[in-house]
Amino acid sequence: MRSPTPEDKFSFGLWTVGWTGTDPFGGPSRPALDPWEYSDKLAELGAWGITFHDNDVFPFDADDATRRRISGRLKDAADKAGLVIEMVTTNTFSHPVFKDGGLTSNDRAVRRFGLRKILRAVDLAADMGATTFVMWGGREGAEYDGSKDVYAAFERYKEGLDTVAGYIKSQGYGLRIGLEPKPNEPRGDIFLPTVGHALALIAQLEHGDIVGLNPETGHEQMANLNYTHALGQALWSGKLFHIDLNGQRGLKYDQDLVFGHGDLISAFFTVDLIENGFPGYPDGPRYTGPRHFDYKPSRTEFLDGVWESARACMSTYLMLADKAKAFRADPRVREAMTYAGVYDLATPTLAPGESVEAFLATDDDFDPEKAAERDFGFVRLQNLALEHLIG
Ligand code: GLT
Ligand code: MN
Ligand code: MN
Ligand code: MN
Repeated sequence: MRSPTPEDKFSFGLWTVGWTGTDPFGGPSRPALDPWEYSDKLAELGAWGITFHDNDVFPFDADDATRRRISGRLKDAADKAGLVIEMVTTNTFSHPVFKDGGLTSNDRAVRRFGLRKILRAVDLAADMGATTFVMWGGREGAEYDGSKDVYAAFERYKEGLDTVAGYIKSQGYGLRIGLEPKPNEPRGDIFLPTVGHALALIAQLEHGDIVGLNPETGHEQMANLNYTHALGQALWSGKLFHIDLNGQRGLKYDQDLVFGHGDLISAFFTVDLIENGFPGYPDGPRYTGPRHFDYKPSRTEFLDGVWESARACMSTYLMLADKAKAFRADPRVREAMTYAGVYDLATPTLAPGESVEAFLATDDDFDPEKAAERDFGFVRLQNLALEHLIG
């Protein structure tokens, strides 16, 4: 089995390995370490980068000197360990002031406070040399339909995002925003529940050119959707800026399992898309950003288990990457994909220069009854994938 190296571009949120196991039913099951202890250990395990929220590093009420001192110490530690701080984000969900949201709270004073906190975290992100600024609006939402004017909520969401994106541009920061969808938890219904919803909002923004997506495996799956398709559509739209890889088993609370510990065959095709791209477009859009894990080491584990789970995220990804390469290179798979018409989908439906009038004037001598007898062989193709995965 390959060991991870910085070339693999694996990164971890400090809040992942740093989760102490607190859940709605119980307190911490393991101690909290200092941020640099996590980053040192991640570097030792072969990670390339780290990510964090402002308040993963310094307290919510830290004064300027404290912010600078602690974040500076983390940056020094990361530099020394050879780690890139690739993404920084803001916590606008833990403090009860944000219980009705940061950008879309019904309370305008809270919105002004939230927007300032986000803008200050943008400065921090730029300071740390990050290239992505994730915005997960976990508290932007509602439990009760009568409690929100949804039109106003989207007006305020747009205002907030355009203000942040406009600020990034005016400061000349090399940052892009990655919106992170999630259908529910902690709110009953979160705005931007899926990748599709987020893409639709981005299309309405003034500064949407630097706003894209940070889709998380489990979040799409909590909406009963296909994560690999979500990545595919985001890539097709030129909006796949960052990813949160983890595992989820079915429609339940956000499990944040180790990558691959949820729907394994879906994880295989996720890695296949990331590593090998679209089959019919060898020169098509590719995701070249960090392989970022956003998972929670299960509460049953102590510190050894935390490191074991971080290792597991990376080794599972590498095993799947090797298998996905072998899958694509297998002549039987190429033949099955040809038989299935996978490559043919890349051919435009109209001929070059064909007018709609000319198109309508012919029927191609097409026999729908005959065409309906086609066997696509999708099942055999899927089983070849399974053979590569577990054979
Ligand atoms: C929080 C959430 C994650 C997001 C983080 C970024 S915070 O842990 O559950 O999915 O990616 O804000
Ligand atoms: Mn999650
Ligand atoms: Mn999470
Ligand atoms: Mn996430």
